[in-house]
Amino acid sequence: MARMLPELKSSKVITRYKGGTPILSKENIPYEAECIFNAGVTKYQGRYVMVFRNDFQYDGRGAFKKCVMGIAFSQDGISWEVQDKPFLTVEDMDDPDVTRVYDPRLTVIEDKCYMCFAVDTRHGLRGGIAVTEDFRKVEVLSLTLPDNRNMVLFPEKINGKYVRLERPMPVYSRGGRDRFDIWTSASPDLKYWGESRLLMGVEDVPYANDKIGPGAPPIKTDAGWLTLFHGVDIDRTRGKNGWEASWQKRYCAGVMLLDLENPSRIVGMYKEPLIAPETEYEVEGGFRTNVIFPGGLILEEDGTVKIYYGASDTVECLATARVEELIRLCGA
Ligand code: BMA
Repeated sequence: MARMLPELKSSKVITRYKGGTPILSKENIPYEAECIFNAGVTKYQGRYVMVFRNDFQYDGRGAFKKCVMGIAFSQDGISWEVQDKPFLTVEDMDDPDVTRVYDPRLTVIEDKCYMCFAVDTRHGLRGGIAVTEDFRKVEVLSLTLPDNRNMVLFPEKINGKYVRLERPMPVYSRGGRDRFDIWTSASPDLKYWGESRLLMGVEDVPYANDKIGPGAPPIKTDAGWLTLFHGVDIDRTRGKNGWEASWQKRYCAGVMLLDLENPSRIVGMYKEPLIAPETEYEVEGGFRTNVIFPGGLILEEDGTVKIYYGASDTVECLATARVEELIRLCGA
């Protein structure tokens, strides 16, 4: 039985945009849309780019029949111009085994924009890496073996190799339940991955008793690679929280700092959540309440960071902080 955790609070160093008002939701989408969340966000060629998840056509039993990834651009990272067609759909994958694509994370490396994303198939959950330069043509470079669907890329090669954080899902060997950890792997070409090492176990995160996973792709600071992850706790006494008959998990955003030369070494980690579900959009009314799912972290020239996160699997929100405060939280 998982140990039950107390009420959790967000760190004082973060400020929610307009008290937690979403920056993107279904009202902003010019095609069929219901839940807009878990976006990847980056700055590319002088503007902000967001690829977001859109789940629609609820089946009344805890799942959506359809899911596509939409795309939006912005000059300030706050107001978005949503393009009139989705960016990537199941049909674009050209593989009859694929049933769903979702949870995008964007990283710019050497002038190209890469996207990690989750790929459900009839034979397991896979993680895709795709590349684009114009947000029209997308090339899928690699897909993991199942089950491993949650990944983010570092924005530059380290010691001559591309590096990713990833979160395989070893159920059989971890007691037959969620007990999932974050790993690092390296690649010469973004296709062939190896040198895999455990980065952080779920047991290392005091506010998680279920699983952890990479969140926002790392940003480079003098103190190390700063990155956000999610930490999940489960409480079997939680009942109906959202649209489903029972939703017993809670997702918080966490922050850690990794060694610049050896990113499979943790320099520091904040032992409490950076963002815990607290506001109306985070704890009430959404599809699955109490979910904070960070997917974008942007460092501005003035030392502010923008943190993009999906709230309650229903809307996309924004919080800001000072980069030095996040580094301080990590104990560095
Ligand atoms: C995870 C993923 C996320 C989602 C979260 C909470 O397993 O499916 O996309 O936000 O669950 O429902």
